[in-house]
Amino acid sequence: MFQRVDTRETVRAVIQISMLMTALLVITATGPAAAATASAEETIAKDMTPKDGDTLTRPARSLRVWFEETPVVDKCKLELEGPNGALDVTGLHTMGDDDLMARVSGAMPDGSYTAKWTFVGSDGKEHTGSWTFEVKRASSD
Ligand SMILES: [Cu+2]
Repeated sequence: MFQRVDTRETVRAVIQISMLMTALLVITATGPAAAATASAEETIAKDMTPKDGDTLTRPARSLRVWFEETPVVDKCKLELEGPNGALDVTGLHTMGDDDLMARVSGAMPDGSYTAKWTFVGSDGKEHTGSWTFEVKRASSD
């Protein structure tokens, strides 16, 4: 009798573990799919300065991104994250070339930087993307 209860408990445990693993598999499968959607959206960004993968020998004092559509500036955003955290990115505007541009201020030590853009066009749909660049002053060689 005890043995049967034990077996039932074991079966229940196995079922719970397999349900958990199924849930994990679903989460794992959803992750890359969601990432693929995000990177597909990134194709609306055509170019940027600093360029993706650039190594700069001095601080970047502005960010600029060109898009395939005209941005609705007050719904858009440019952000920059560096080795010491988020930097001040102010004065977001467009130069009228389906672009977004903003000033970067504050200390910009050597290291790796990730810039993020949030784009909203006339259809109201939000797109996001990011790119990275490096700051490495010549004197630090
Ligand atoms: Cu400008």
